[in-house]
Amino acid sequence: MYDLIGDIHGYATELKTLLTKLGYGVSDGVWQHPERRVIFLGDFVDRGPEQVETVELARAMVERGSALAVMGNHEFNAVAWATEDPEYSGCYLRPHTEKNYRQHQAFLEQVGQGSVTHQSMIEWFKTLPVYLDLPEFRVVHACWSPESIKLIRNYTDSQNRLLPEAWVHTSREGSEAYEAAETLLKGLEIPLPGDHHFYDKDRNKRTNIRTEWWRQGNLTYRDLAMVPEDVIDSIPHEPVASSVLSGYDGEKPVFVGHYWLKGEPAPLNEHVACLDYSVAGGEGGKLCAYRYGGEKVLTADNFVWIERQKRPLGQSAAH
Ligand SMILES: [Mn+2]
Repeated sequence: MYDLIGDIHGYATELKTLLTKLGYGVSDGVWQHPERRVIFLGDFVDRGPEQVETVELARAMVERGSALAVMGNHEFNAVAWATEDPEYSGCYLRPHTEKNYRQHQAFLEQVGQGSVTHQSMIEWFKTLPVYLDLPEFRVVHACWSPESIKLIRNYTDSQNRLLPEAWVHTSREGSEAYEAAETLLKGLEIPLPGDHHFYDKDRNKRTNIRTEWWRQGNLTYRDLAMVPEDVIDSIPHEPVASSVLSGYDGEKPVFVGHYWLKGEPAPLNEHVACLDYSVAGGEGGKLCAYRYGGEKVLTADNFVWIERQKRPLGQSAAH
């Protein structure tokens, strides 16, 4: 059976504490459990102070067979940042703009841009499956979208890993491969009807909303919108057509990370659990796991978590 672990974001100390709490220990240099295996939900890196240690710990577990893992949006971005664009010499699949650099700076500084460790990490990130469809449950970083999975299958191998040539396709804004990867790794966005729009925290005009894709029933744009509280009133209470958002069929439980949840960990509904409880988000953040026991209906009782540790000022790496 499996223990699923949400976004770690470079908090290796909390990861080791959580693994210990779950009954794992170091044997032969690798964290393992006599009967259980971990599944990591992606986003090993970005933000936190111990990103190299986090990746090395998780990678050793995967290579030893004591864990499985899927790719998060930050692993995807790390590969695209480090990969030259084969069609535009001197450019990278993720453009080296000031904004993209700042977002990636904590990782690049810790790993040493271009170092052997960096290159080796990028090679490992490329081996991470985009999703897992196991007999008992499903795993993806942000959104289980059957349409996006069908599309991405044109770009993945038999183990759901992006094919070498797929990195270009999934990096080309507007292509079907790009849209599918965005949905699976960053969540489902839908366009607002008519001229509706809102402004994000950087004062950019937005005409799409990120959605609570796991919800079922007759819902409006405002019901589904994941937007800051101060703009929720600009999202209309018009019903969303079922062709736009099909909801999740509940055929098997789904585990995701990605959403920076707060508060007491619990499933989103009977079939969907998010295990990202903002360990990198400052005070009150948690590193969260779900101890799966074969159940078809998910339960709050199976959540296990560790509070984020207090760190001396200056060591919280808040890039
Ligand atoms: Mn994420």
